[in-house]
Amino acid sequence: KPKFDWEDPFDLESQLTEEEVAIRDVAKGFCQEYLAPRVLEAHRTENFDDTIVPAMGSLGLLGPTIDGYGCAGVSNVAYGLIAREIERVDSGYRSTASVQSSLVMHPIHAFGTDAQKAKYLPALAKGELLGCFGLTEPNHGSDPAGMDTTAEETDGGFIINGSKTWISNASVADVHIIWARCKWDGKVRGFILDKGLPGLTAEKIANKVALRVSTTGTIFLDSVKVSHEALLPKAVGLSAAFSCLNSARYGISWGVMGALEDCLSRAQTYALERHQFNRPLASFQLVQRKLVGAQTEVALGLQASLRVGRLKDEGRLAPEMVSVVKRNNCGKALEHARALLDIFGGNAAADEYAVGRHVANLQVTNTYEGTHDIHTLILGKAMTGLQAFAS
Ligand code: TGC
Ligand code: FAD
Repeated sequence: KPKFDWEDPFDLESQLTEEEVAIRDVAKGFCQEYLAPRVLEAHRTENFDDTIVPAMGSLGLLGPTIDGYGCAGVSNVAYGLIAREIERVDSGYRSTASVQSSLVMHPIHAFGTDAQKAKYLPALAKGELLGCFGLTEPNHGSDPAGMDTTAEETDGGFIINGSKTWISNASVADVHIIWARCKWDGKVRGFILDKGLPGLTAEKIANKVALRVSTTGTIFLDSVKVSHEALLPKAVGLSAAFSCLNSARYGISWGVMGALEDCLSRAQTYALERHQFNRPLASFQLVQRKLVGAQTEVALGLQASLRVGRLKDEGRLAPEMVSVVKRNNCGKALEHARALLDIFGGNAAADEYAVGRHVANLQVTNTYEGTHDIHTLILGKAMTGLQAFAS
């Protein structure tokens, strides 16, 4: 009789290639040996650890789907498995990595010149350079089309004015992918801005209640002058920015399942060890219901992300498929991590138990890269042909 493994109910393992298992194991080893021992202190102090990105780079975990430029050239499923292992430790570490891979390396690779690729990609892959992606603005989050940041042509280049906020990695980034509306034709384009340009400043947003191990900031662009070489020539229109989001959102759909798996494993252990009324908590039906609810969503969510990853690898991905898994997996992870937190009783308030930290983080993952409700409307439009974002 086939055996049931509660930690892998649908035998995901057997659906992976040898290469995917190997890179997953490398990622898992790194996350458990390097990140896990650091996470509690990093969360308490909100200090960004600048050794982490080079360490990820040395293992081939950055920009892993890119061929060449020192990147690993593995499948999108492998990329998802990496995100899952990192986020099993903390969503903030995954955020740092996914911005680097999907929102900085991907646009340079997809929309850049050969010179831009040669200049930036090898150093980004090694983690010698860290990047950020500036789309959101103080007055335009869910609706980036309304952005106020502008670019105008000038002798020998462009002048960029505006601001971006809630930008992961911003205050420590060497490379800034900035999206601006171009005054000469009204189109949004992407630019690569190096750290240290006159007029470019970034400030850390301190005292966050979540994602405290990653750093987030506001970028100010005060008449920043750049040469023509800063323009990503093939990134024309908002669709270019959104295509980067497809890749990052897909990775998040795997990542949040890793966070929920960590909550589940901790809750199962705690429920077996903790006794009340002379019985383990795990023997109570209401507690079992919480464990099983989370386990079922992990099993379904991972299968869905695996399918979307395979379709992406086959070149058959539609953005709406990503909305299904980003929306569902983030929403379910938040809902079920929150339910599992109850099992810890008063200890839920102690940060050593980790589940409260995951719950706080999962609120953010449910918000960035398109909120749960925005993905509902994207899918509602696909079903009805009617768009409900605006009149
Ligand atoms: P809309 O008219 O729908 O589209 C404009 C153009 O873009 C195309 N498009 C896409 N292309 C590729 N992939 C997608 N997912 C696309 N979605 C839309 C579309 O076909 C059209 O192309 P064209 O050629 O016809 O011009 O645009 P809209 O302005 O009505 O947008 C609607 C909406 C709400 C879906 C969009 O604004 C949206 O997705 N809003 C959410 C904003 C968001 O996700 N921001 C994320 C910021 S980055 C971030 O959060 C990083 S956190 C990272 C971390 O730390 O991990
Ligand atoms: P708003 O757009 O003001 O939305 C507020 C609420 O209104 C939400 O519930 C939303 O669903 C709802 N709402 C908005 N419009 C509609 C509508 N039409 N119909 C129904 N409901 C609606 N951005 C980047 O560009 N780069 C980054 O690296 C980045 N990193 C981030 C890191 C962190 C820690 C956080 C918190 C955010 C980050 N973001 C980043 C920003 C993130 O993408 C935005 O916060 C997100 O897109 C939502 O925008 P907003 O915060 O302006 O909320």
